[in-house]
Amino acid sequence: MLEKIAHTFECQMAEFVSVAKNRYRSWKDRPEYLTLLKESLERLHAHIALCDENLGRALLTTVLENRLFNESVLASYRAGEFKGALLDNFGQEAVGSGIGHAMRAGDILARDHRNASAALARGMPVYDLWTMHLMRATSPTGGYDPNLHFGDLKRNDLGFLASDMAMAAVLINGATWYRNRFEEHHERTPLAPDKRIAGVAIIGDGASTNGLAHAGMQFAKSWQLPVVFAIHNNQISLRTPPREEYGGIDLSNRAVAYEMPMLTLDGDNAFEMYLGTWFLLDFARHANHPALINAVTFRRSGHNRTERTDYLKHLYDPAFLGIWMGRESDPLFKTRMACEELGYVGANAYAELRDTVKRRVEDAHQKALLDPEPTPENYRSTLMEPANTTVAALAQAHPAHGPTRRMTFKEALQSALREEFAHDPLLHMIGEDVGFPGGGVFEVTAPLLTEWRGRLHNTPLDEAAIGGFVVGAGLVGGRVIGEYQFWNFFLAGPSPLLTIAATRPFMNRVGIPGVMRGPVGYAPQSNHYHENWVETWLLKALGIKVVVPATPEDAKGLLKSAVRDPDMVAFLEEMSFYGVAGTVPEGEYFTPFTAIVRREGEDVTLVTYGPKMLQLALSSAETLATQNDISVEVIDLRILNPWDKETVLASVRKTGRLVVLHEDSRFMGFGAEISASIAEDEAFYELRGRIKRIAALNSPIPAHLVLENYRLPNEHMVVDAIKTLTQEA
Ligand SMILES: Cc1ncc(C[n+]2csc(CCOP(=O)(O)OP(=O)(O)O)c2C)c(N)n1
Ligand SMILES: [Mg+2]
Repeated sequence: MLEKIAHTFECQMAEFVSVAKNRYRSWKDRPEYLTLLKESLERLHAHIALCDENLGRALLTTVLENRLFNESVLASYRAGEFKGALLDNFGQEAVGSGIGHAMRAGDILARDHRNASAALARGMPVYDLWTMHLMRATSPTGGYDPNLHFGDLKRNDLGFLASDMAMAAVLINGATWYRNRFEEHHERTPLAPDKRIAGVAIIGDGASTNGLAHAGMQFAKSWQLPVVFAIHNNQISLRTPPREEYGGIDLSNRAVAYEMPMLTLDGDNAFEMYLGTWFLLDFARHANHPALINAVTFRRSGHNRTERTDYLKHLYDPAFLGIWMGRESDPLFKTRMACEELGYVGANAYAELRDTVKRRVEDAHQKALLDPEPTPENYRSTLMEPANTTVAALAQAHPAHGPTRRMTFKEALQSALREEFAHDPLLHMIGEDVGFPGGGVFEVTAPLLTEWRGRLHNTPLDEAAIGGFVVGAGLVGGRVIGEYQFWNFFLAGPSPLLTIAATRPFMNRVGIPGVMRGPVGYAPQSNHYHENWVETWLLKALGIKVVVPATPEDAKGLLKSAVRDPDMVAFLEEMSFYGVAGTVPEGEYFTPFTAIVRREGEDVTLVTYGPKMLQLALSSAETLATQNDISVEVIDLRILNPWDKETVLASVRKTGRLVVLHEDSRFMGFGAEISASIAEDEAFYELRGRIKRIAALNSPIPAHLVLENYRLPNEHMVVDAIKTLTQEA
């Protein structure tokens, strides 16, 4: 029977090979892929010869355990033991069972929401499924996230991270790539093909329509990553059928665009799922090439157990439903029958196995029910290190010191990268054109290419894939710096950053140690697609540190700190300042994540961030001192989340007056947060009068210099605002 299944793969591969040979440019350029595919098929046959009842028992146990859990969790839900949604995979348990057992323990899994079986197959205790569904304090996320929205990182399971249904497809790339680099580094040699770590990303058929699915596949092809993309094709997306969701195409064709080998598998046959995954993983590992599985099954119930399911009969005809909802398509029945036919698990052994697994599922249920629910004392921070302890210790041990030399912002950033590359052999940087031969559009990485070419990597033009890669690597401990060519373009695919990186410390107590950096602000007479300040998009995500250097010295010291910090750091570099010089200490130093008083004063506190506004604040302060005898204290925030409220409060208590200045637009700008916080605080009673905000006009950035300057804050406005405040009170 197993050989028969392998034969169907051979037929599918013969078809693929004939197209690949004739039409696929990337395969014509690399004919060794054809040999590798053939060798993987040969290895599959050799593997089948070694398959025995252990495999049958493993596949069957997982399908059974998942099924019994599905039955029991539905009863628990109906009995009111927990509220919210129940998205089970009843009748689809073979997909994950086959995939999970075909993977090695070291391989990386990122999965969809309907795949408890893949997690169970890789060793997740069913007790964890119970504590998650019942949202107990003992659950892997401590009750912060329900059902399957979590990972099991110690088993290399990134989980279902679902701000976007196809998130798995972008996270898997960074995680798989980094783990291979990590192993290689520790083995001190490139990994033998068979030792490579592979990844599997499982996404739904609906999810396969999402841009992230394509972003992930495209990236894996361009970087030659050993990743298998598995479409858990249950022939429905929420309540939308295939013909409307994606034009009813054959989903294995998703692979055609990226010239990847693909298999359509019977998703209800655990043996077929196992062998198909095994074969494509073997190919992915040996060829360093992605592949695709279209695992066809059927969602027999509602998307969510709360909903009525009678719409199914309007979407499919009775004959179709009869086949897909019948016993012959039931994965438990199919796996059981296959085990009998293969002589692996007979009827008596099955009855025994069923009793054992049922007891395990129920014992776990009862245990989880007795577990405590979370209390408000368990409430966590959205950051791993809200107090910036790592950076504070580094800054204390290595303060700025020694002789200085003049450097531009860009040179300061280069100096930071050089030192950090030298410090951490596993630190890499990725981004559009950052590698050879470009070195970035602003050439931030260009001079590093001679020495660090192996650490600077070009990517496809896809901000979602870049962010997803950095976040995926971060989930398995990898520190990657990602460059957005322009920060404004992160809006093309912000979800990995804003919804995954920013929530992991809160949900999973995992920091994403990456840095996303790039240019912001104005480029004179450029256009508003390229120019923007983006801090408020990032700040609202709550779980990302946002750092804005205002001097070359800080550009170096803050970037070094950002690289070492355990949280995701967004690093915003004002683009019109790349070529502007300042003094930078020569010795190694780290800049703390705190605000700094740039000029002391007694009458007014002027808070700002970023180089252009700092210059404006300092020149205005000078004018006010010389012409109006007003003493202004200028504070450069340097970090906007967590922002250094204490430094601002201390200054306001002294001066009694506050003005906030920024280059971003005024409406919903960060100045609103600062002024509201200070006004709400006890410092309100020490304020002599109102707070003022000075910011750009509420519009996109216009191209013509006259219009551009009209939109921006200027010295006249700052001087005027401060004079007004001092006259008023
Ligand atoms: C980007 C995005 N859009 C919409 C949703 C809401 N949503 C959750 S599940 C779902 C249907 C997913 O269908 P499919 O990928 O086929 O998975 P299935 O539920 O069928 O297993 C949708 C639209 C989401 N989570 N993410
Ligand atoms: Mg679906």
